[in-house]
Amino acid sequence: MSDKPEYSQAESEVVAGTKKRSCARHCGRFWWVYVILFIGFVVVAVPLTIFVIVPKIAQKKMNEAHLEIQGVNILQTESNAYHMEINSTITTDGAIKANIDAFEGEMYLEDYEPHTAFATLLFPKTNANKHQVVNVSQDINITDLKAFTRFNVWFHNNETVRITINGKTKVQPHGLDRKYGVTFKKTLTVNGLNHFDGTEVTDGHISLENDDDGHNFNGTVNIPNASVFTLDIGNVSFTNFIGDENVGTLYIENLLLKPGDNNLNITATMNQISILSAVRKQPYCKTGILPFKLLGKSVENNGDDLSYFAAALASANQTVNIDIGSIVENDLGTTVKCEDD
Ligand SMILES: *[C@@H]1O[C@H](CO)[C@@H](O)[C@H](O)[C@H]1NC(C)=O
Ligand SMILES: *[C@@H]1O[C@H](CO)[C@@H](O)[C@H](O)[C@H]1NC(C)=O
Ligand SMILES: *[C@@H]1O[C@H](CO)[C@@H](O)[C@H](O)[C@H]1NC(C)=O
Ligand SMILES: *[C@@H]1O[C@H](CO)[C@@H](O)[C@H](O)[C@H]1NC(C)=O
Ligand SMILES: *[C@@H]1O[C@H](CO)[C@@H](O)[C@H](O)[C@H]1NC(C)=O
Ligand SMILES: *[C@@H]1O[C@H](CO)[C@@H](O)[C@H](O)[C@H]1NC(C)=O
Ligand SMILES: *[C@@H]1O[C@H](CO)[C@@H](O)[C@H](O)[C@H]1NC(C)=O
Ligand SMILES: *[C@@H]1O[C@H](CO)[C@@H](O)[C@H](O)[C@H]1NC(C)=O
Ligand SMILES: CC(=O)N[C@H]1CO[C@H](CO)[C@@H](O)[C@@H]1O
Repeated sequence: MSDKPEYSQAESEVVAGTKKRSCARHCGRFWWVYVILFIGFVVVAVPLTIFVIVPKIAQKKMNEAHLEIQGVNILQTESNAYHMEINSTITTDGAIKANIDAFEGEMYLEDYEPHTAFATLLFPKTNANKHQVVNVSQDINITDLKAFTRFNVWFHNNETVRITINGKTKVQPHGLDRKYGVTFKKTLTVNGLNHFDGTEVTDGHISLENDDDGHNFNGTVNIPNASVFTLDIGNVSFTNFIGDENVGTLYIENLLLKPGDNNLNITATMNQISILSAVRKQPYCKTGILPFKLLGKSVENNGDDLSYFAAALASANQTVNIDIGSIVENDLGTTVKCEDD
């Protein structure tokens, strides 16, 4: 019993020795199997990396990249064309060095189906560095007026608008001499004009006689623009309502709407009889403040009608309170009294 382990040990040594020898013999004889297996591994794994894994990573990195827009200018506006500039930045984790081809990106409203492009922009070639400035400056022909008008209407009426930029491009990772097709698709939430909420008219003046242009009212307006868009709108007219009554037309000349506060001169041709009678009625006679509703009537820029801006301004009434009581008191020397007093 006691020598059994020794026996076993000896036996196992013998077995191991046989194994070693047989392995050497086997490996010597079948080395080509290992070569084939290795080649097979290379043949499968390298293409798997090149054709499946790298493109997947490239697309994943593309999806993770963060696009931010600092400013958009829509300038030199004509009936069927405009000049668009975008200042933007793309942020990535910078983990992969790669070149990204220039590409055509379609821009559309994310929340309106079907996703019809209102503009197509050529985005410049970039790399995948951590922080990149991507500025675009381009003349654009309006190919789909309906889509561009809809964009302007939404932009005018909403506090925020979701815009998607979508295009196909190619990525070339450094060290690889091939390019991979990827999709660049980003949805951004941008501030809209929100009906120009907060618009104020101050320094109003009313006169009993029309001036040379046929206007009898002037003042200044402050139009807040919560968006990062600069819009070259041009000469704009608005129909003025008090309640449902049309009481005149208000004009803003050379309107170049910028982000932030826009202080501009306004003129108007007002139906003074209607206004003076409205301001003597309850409840307005108490404060002298009349709520005017402004509805876009026409937009003309250097002789061109801009139907897309006009439609936006005509899509909703903007209520602006004007202190007619003080204006009448200052300019006409009479105080507003309630008509039943
Ligand atoms: C982009 O930045 C430049 C330089 O600051 C500025 O002049 C230009 O107006 C900007 N454009 C837009 C679209 O914000
Ligand atoms: C690009 O836009 C940034 C602002 O976003 C500005 O600082 C830079 O000067 C612009 N570059 C050019 C070439 O317009
Ligand atoms: C816009 O259209 C005009 C002719 O109608 C053409 O000459 C011009 O190259 C076009 N521009 C773009 C950016 O497509
Ligand atoms: C934006 O405005 C349009 C037109 O006024 C409206 O139909 C749409 O529902 C609004 N969309 C969003 C996301 O607010
Ligand atoms: C505004 O109207 C007042 C009163 O009619 C007039 O005296 C003034 O010159 C006008 N101002 C402008 C900028 O037209
Ligand atoms: C604007 O208000 C006027 C007067 O109340 C009304 O007739 C018109 O339909 C309104 N327009 C819009 C787009 O709401
Ligand atoms: C507004 O009118 C005043 C007085 O006529 C003038 O001095 C000023 O330059 C005008 N502002 C603009 C932005 O046109
Ligand atoms: C706006 O109208 C005035 C007066 O009619 C004109 O002199 C000016 O050129 C117009 N501005 C634009 C941008 O069309
Ligand atoms: C009313 C409103 O939202 N005004 C904003 C206009 O834009 C500037 C800067 O872009 C903001 O500071 C204002 O708050």
